[in-house]
Amino acid sequence: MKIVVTGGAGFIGSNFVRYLYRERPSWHIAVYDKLTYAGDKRNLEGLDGDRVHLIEADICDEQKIDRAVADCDMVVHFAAESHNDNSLHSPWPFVETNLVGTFRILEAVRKHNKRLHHVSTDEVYGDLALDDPAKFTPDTPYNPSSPYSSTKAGSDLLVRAWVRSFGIQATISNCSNNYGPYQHVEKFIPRQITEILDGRRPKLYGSGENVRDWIHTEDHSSGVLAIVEHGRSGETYLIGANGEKSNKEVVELILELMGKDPKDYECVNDRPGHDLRYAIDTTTLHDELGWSPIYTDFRRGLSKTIDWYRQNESWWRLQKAETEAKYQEIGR
Ligand code: NAD
Ligand code: TDX
Repeated sequence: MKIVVTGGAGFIGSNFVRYLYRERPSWHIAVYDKLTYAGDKRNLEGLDGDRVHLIEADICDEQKIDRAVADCDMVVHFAAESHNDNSLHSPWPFVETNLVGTFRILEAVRKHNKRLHHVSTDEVYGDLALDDPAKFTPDTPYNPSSPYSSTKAGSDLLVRAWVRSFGIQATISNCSNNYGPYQHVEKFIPRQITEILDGRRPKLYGSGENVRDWIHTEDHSSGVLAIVEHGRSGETYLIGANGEKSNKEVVELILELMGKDPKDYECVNDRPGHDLRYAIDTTTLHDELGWSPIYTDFRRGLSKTIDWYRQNESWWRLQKAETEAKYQEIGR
């Protein structure tokens, strides 16, 4: 099996590559990645070059993506612009990569008749009220809020149209918020851990009541692999780990686990259009493919993640100053 993993040098993509490397020792993995500010070659360090090789290229580059797809059995597509805050002040890269880039991949898999798995987010469904008993299911209508989530929603719809109109073999997964090693420090959990390590207070947007449904990235990887191997073409699968927590709860837990006063955080300006709550119903993935998460203890998963950031300061130190300078500009 020769598999192309787009975005394989980013947070979730590189964790997936490491997972595959371990779980499917006979597979050859081509990481196709533009190495934007969010991609890092170091995320693939230690992997044998005979089994994993990097193609440094843009998914919007028609010829390069065509060549990579022609030369594999299957594509798993993680590459995206992924940060909501960035999408609010600079939406174009989101339109380009998430929509045009996905279009290029679809055309290449159509031409070469290759299997595609498209990785997406629960944010395509919009948000839920805090007291809504419902969770997102594959039938929830799309209702995205931000330039990020709307371009991801558009990319999902392109995939569905290519399945129906052209008969390509493709699956889609929509996953909830991931945490774990190698996540860029612009994102919520690593930002707070590294703020504390740098002797500053964590920053909660608004009052911190917004709820996210946390899943360890390793569980996301096992869910994607289950779909890649056993999913039905044309289907959408939701991946989540019943990990609903308010941002305030998460910040308080990080502070506690790092030996600080759980109330020692500050509230900063809220994100415009901030989605209130996400929650995932994973019945299909569980019943149809027998998948379930392993990291069911959030406290333990978070504690391991804190250890990783403590032990890998050289990995995040370079991103940190630039990231905080950007946040300072927007007052968050
Ligand atoms: P990330 O920003 O950490 O990584 C994105 C990767 O894509 C980087 O390596 C980057 O260099 C690469 N990339 C960006 N534009 C590219 C282009 N034009 N051509 C080639 N490569 C390009 O993102 P992530 O958090 O790892 O998310 C990966 C995927 O998972 C995305 O599709 C995202 O929408 C989805 N997702 C993320 C989460 C989450 O919590 N982070 C949850 C659900 C779904
Ligand atoms: O400093 C912060 N303080 C804060 O309160 C940051 C960076 C975020 N937040 C809040 C905003 C959100 O309610 O924390 C929550 C999580 O924020 P992000 O890490 O930016 O994630 P989110 O916007 O929820 O989107 C993430 O999950 C879905 C990923 O970035 C997306 O790629 C994925 O699709």
